Amino acid sequence: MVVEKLASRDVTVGILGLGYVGTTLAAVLLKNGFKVVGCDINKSIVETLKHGCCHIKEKNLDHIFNKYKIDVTTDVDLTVRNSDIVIVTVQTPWFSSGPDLSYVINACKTISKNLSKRKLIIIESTLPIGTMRNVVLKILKSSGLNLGEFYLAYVPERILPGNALYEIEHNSRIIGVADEESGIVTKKFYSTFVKGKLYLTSFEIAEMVKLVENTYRYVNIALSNEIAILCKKLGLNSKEVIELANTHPRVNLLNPGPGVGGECLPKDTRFLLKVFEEMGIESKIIKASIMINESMPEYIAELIINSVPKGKISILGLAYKGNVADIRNSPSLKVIRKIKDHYNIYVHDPYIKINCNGIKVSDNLEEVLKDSNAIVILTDHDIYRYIDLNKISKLMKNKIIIDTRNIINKKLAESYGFKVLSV
Ligand code: SAJ
Repeated sequence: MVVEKLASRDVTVGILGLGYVGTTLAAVLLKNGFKVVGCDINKSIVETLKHGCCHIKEKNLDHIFNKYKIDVTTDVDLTVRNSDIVIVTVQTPWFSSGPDLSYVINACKTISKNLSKRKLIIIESTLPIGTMRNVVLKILKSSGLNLGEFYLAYVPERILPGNALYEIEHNSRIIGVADEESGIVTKKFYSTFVKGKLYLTSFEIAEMVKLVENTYRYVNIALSNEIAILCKKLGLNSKEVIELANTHPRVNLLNPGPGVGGECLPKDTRFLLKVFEEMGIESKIIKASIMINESMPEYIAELIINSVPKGKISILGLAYKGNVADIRNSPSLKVIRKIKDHYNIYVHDPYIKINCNGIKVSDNLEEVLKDSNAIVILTDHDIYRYIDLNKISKLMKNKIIIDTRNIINKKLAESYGFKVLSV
């Protein structure tokens, strides 16, 4: 790829892996005038995009794929051969035995088979420290080409589902490289669509930064969860405590909740913990944070069982967090599993349309709430923030709200006769 071609967008970008990151990145690149080839082994994803629709529920995504043409294929070799820039956005799942790098390794092996001079290869998937130099670079060099003949960078994603398109274009980014030329080329590429700052560093620093930033969030949430548990014992409103503590210019406590779901924060924290262990250092704070966050579903289940009489109970929110249609590692699923023998459970989630994990999910809020003993808010969907408390108070048999996300206006709810329990 000649850097000058970037200005005229006369380069083709191949994206390997059309999950949340790859799909939203493809949309932003299309919007910024690039020719994009999206590649995924999942045929239904490819077919959906071929018809101008999108499998990822994210605002404006459907519109972009409807307006701009994306080439999509399941053929990885073809994608690599036809692209000047190849971006790897496949998953790196976590198993009890450790990180699963097979998707990244397979992608790199195919890239190596089809590598030619002046191609730019970018990894955006989250990686354990040392992977770029000891795994990715080694595989790409087996093509017979050396760094400098092709370009290589690690640019970890920082996309917050629910605001992905804005974040890709506005967040600052870390670019990890092992040679100067790759840094120049990669920075020029990202500067064509990223308005945030671009920071050049080494592979290892970039790998470490990604794990540190998500572990920071995970540990922060664990502290908030512990503070919320103490506030409950003291009869203090944890939401007020955290909001007022955050008025300090250097305090940024996150919100307590029913647990930390999603694919990334629990996984990235465990990636970092493994590095500590490999280096023979015990990370007490990460271990304690995992214990705290993993215990939250149990804590919420006990709160429910101790506060709500048997019978019908209404669960609001199955997604792992607000305004997304994603249930990966959702704390809601864990709480429901723990209380299912005690109640007749009705679940509402406007984003999750299917019978999911054996749980019947309704999008009819009145049906879910009618004659119910309690509402348990497990996901901070905006629709629940502004729920019509007066109207729903007339539907309920018992007026109890367990608000695990602290999103309900407690005083207003109490004025309609609700008893509100929060974390
Ligand atoms: N959570 C709390 N309290 C908070 C914030 C979050 O309990 O104050 C919970 C959420 O409910 C959720 C979990 O933590 O269950 C994680 O939510 P999150 O918004 O902190 O982060 P994620 O899981 O959405 O992380 C995403 C990831 N990106 C993608 O999945 C494409 C991650 O790789 C990004 O680094 C991260 O956003 C980000 O914020 O950059």
